[in-house]
Amino acid sequence: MMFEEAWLSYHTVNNSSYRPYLTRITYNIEDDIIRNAIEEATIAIKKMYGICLQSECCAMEAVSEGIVLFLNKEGCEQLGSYDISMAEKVIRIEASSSVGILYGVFHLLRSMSMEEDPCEHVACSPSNAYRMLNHWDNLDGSIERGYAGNSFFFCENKVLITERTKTYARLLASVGINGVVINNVNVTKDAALLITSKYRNSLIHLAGLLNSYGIQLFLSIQYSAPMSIGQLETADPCDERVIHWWEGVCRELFLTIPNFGGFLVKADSEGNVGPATYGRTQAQGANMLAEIIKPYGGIVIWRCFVYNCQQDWRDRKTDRAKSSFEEFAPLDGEFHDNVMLQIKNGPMDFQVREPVHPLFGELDHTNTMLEVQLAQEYTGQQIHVCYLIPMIKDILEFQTYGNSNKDCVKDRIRGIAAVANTGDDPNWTGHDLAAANLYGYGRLTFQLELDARQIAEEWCRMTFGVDASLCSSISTMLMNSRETYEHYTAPLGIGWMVNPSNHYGPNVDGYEYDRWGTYHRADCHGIGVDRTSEGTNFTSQYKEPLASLYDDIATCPEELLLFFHRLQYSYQLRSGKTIIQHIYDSHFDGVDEVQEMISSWMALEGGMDAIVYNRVLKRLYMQLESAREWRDVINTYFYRKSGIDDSRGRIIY
Ligand code: GCV
Repeated sequence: MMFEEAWLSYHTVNNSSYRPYLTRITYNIEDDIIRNAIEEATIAIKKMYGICLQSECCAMEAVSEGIVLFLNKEGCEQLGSYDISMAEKVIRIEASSSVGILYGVFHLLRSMSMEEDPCEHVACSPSNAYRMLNHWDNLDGSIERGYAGNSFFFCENKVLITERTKTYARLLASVGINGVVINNVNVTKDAALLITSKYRNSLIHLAGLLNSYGIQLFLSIQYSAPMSIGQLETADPCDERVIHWWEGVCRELFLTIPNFGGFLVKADSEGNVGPATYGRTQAQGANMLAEIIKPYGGIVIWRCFVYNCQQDWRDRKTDRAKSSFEEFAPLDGEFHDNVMLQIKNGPMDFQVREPVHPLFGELDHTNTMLEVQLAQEYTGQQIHVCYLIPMIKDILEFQTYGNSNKDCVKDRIRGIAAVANTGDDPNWTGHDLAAANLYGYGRLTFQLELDARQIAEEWCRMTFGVDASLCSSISTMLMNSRETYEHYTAPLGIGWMVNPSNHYGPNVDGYEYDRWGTYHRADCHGIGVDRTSEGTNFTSQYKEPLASLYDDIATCPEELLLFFHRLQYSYQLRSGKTIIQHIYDSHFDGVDEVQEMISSWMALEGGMDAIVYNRVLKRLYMQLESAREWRDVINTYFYRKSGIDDSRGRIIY
């Protein structure tokens, strides 16, 4: 076992409580998705119980035993709800959509694999309509911010459809993900042509495969495509020729690719052309496309990651954190109803600790989606363990104090998108433990009430088998991992301090005198960016009481202190420690914690496949080396800046 099927590997099951039901599978309606559901059950049950189940289509009244898949055509729920009930000799999975049946089957298989006892009745409805993955895959096969090998969608400007594509679709469906954008939001070179006939047949084929697992295909588009491939001299959304050009492209796309979902757009950001290039608003830019694809049921997912990436570091007034709010808040209510604004979880860029983006509390009349990043660009690049589900859960539960009764982020969004952490590495995610992020993302997005630890344990049981102490150790490692990473990297919410461009490893001033707007402003007295009403006034983008809470040092959550406040090294935290002592202590602690993680892992030797054990161990040692580097660079930097000794006299260089 090398984890090619990740959590769908299935282990021999000893608990026999499901056995009496494993006589046959019957179903009332057959289609591609139901056929896949049956195939899934058949393969998994053979692996877990050694039983070869026969399946047949028959009238439901006649069935008195086995697993029954009942597609209730009277119902209207299409997002994937399902109901599982147990009677004397029957397990009945009922849904009003085929994908609901598929999800119900995966639920049942999960329960078998975890050796749970059957429960009489389960009803499950997805918490979000859009549960998406965004791949940043390029057509040459590279992946922007990819840490698990190359793309399995593209190679040398061709679309790949292989056994792996099918396994990928199975993995996604098993956790309820229902939409994928297969190409990078930075659409360059041949990727611009994905919307043309050149790639049509491949995409028809790919969409067919994905659809048979309830997954809709989306594409990232280049806003300047009317120029780059349409030979127009403009991409102005108000220009009739541009509109006409997009109409033709969209007609072809939606009429030929089955169940095609629509577009993801990165406009006016990091060098990409957008409506602002022509003096148009983001709403005008998005609505032009939305209007065209509405008749086909398509949606436009429009990213809010818009900021000036040509900032002068000497300019202390401009604050990158404020930019997307300033751009989008005034447009609330102007976007068409088939536009979704996709907002990154924080106002900067996927740091290990950031406040929740203030736009979530602001947009009352606009469809929004949350964007998170499973690819660990700033969280250890799948060399370090960093389980992100507790953080995603906190973001979803965050009280925005928005104007409607629905206050938490989770109540104000229509869906979630995650930048994928997959590639063509045999185990999908480079680090075997990073698969917990992919699994957990899907599970949480489908059922927001799930707990992060429960998800970690589930993933462990599905992946490694039901050994309780092994699963408990790994889950504990996962649950502590984000704080550990935070301890030895940039302190108290300040972010970055990474090597420019590849974003791995420490470089405190790497971005300090650069154009990207990501500064810590450390000098010999202190550190931090004053984003309060006395400073850049970013805090005022939040609703009360949050604005005041962040504005006041006394109430600002300490883990975000340096994000919001500029403070002296001698400032005393609630723990009684000064900021400088906190920096020293947390960095020494972080490295010790990685060492403890290695000991916990080594205690598991023999309890799992040796290849997997060794692969993880190797990465843990790489993490340790990197954590030491972080500790020493950060501690030395601040020791030299501040001239203040470590109260415990440890080695600082
Ligand atoms: C896909 C950050 C990353 C870029 C990424 C960008 C985005 O800047 O470093 O690689 O581009 O975010 O989210 O669009």
